[in-house]
Amino acid sequence: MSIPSTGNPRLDSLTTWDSDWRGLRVVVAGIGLSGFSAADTLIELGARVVIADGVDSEENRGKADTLRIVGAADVLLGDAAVAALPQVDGAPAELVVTSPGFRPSHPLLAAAADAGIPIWGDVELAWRVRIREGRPTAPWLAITGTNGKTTTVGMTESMLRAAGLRAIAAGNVGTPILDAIRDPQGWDAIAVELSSFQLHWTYSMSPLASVCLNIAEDHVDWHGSFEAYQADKARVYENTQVACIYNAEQAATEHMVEEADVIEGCRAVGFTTGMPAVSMVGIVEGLLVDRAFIEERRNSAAELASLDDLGDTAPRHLAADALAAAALVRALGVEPVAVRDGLRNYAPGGHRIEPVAKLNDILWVNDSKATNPHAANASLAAFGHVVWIAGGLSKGVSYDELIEAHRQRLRAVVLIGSDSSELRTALSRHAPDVPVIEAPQADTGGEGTPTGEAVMVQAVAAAAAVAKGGDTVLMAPASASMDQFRSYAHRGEAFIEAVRGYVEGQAQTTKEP
Ligand code: UMA
Repeated sequence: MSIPSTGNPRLDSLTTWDSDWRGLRVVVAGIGLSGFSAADTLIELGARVVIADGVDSEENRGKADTLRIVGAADVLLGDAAVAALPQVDGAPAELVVTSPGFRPSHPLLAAAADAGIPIWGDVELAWRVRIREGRPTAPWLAITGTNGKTTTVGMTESMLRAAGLRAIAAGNVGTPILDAIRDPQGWDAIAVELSSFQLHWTYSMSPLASVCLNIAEDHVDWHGSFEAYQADKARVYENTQVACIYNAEQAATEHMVEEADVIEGCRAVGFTTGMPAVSMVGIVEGLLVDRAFIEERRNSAAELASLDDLGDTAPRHLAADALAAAALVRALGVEPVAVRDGLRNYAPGGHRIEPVAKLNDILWVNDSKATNPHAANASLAAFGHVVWIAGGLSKGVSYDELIEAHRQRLRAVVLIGSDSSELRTALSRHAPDVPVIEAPQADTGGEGTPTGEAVMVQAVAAAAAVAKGGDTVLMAPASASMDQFRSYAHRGEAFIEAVRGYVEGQAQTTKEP
């Protein structure tokens, strides 16, 4: 498969693990999960690598020591390290490999772009090194979308394993793709979760099958506009070999497939939670069925699984994720029975519409994974009267539609987050009668300010004070967590702890004479 030209013959020649990477001058931006794996890989390949990260923390200093030991040319930490593009061994870099969190407008990346130095993400690097000693490590099944990525990638991995394949979920889900690629045993297939940030810096990937699950406003601050975000999501379909899978209930994703440059013979396959047409997977009378990957698809369908295989209380969007995963693995030739067994074995990750406690007929639910309005919409829709704990980093998205759709179910809103002004404005515009309670603010870095954990304790107490029997207290912030917490998982843990603390406190109170 040909890789598009970078305009730089040296870089164009770097298309396998065994290419000559020796002495290539590379700056790696970021020393988090992806930056560390990219730097470690490039050093192993013999490149000269300088790593730069804006945060001079103890954790980063520890990682810097490790990279120096394995042979990094230099590791630079702190504000000044990323204020400009560092040199490598006293000469300009030939390549920058960036972590997804760095925005394209970041001074380091802007300097590289101005100097005409190519910028790759870790996914681009992984695609280029995946062929080793003449053999590709494994076919990739690529998954993106605004919501449902992590669930779909987990279901895909589970189905692949049920088919007896050695498979792994990697990428945005948490295991850097370069760590998967470098596994000495290799894989039969890799389910790759890709964020819009990662896709932005990916050029030559050619997945066996790909899907954009859905698209809604998110990460506008990083991409500059919704259109730019959507354009980056659409890149998942480029160069797909066997099947581009789209959401038949969202025309925008089908349009992306129509516009994509794919490998000859690649097919468009839809997924729908309704009755499937030809070349789709969908649902008929409670069964997940395939009308895309069977020979007699014009007049019949193959049963893949039953909705019951998803569990008793699976919401509708889980069925959509399951169908998308099924289409991905069917493109690889996985048998229907493995789709069913994979779904039965699948254990959903935490922090997704997860009931935490029930006390005095009030249900407490953790949906910290709802980091944007689209995800929060799905969880608000699942409950009746809700005391909603929301707010955080808004990422430049609009809350108007969300509040308009759910104002009737809101008993009250408890705002967390260092700047919830956009949410507050939308609430006063569309739900002026709903009481809004502000929890105190926290800062992840500052001293003397309340921690995220302390804020959550106060938010839980405030919610408890207004919730009535039959209500659900739902922590589905519709915002990212990084203003007050390390991650959405950290925010979810803080909520669970705070709810447990509250419930135990109530039990003590009732025991006292
Ligand atoms: N950094 C800077 N300056 C910046 C931005 C970051 O110096 O402007 C430094 C930070 O100090 C830190 C490092 O870069 O040391 C972090 O890099 P990063 O934010 O790109 O994160 P990684 O640790 O490399 O993790 C990334 C993904 N994170 C992001 O895209 C923000 C992880 O997805 C992913 O699991 C990992 O690569 C492996 O592929 C997380 C995520 O939040 C779960 N993703 C977003 C989402 O799902 O909505 C996109």
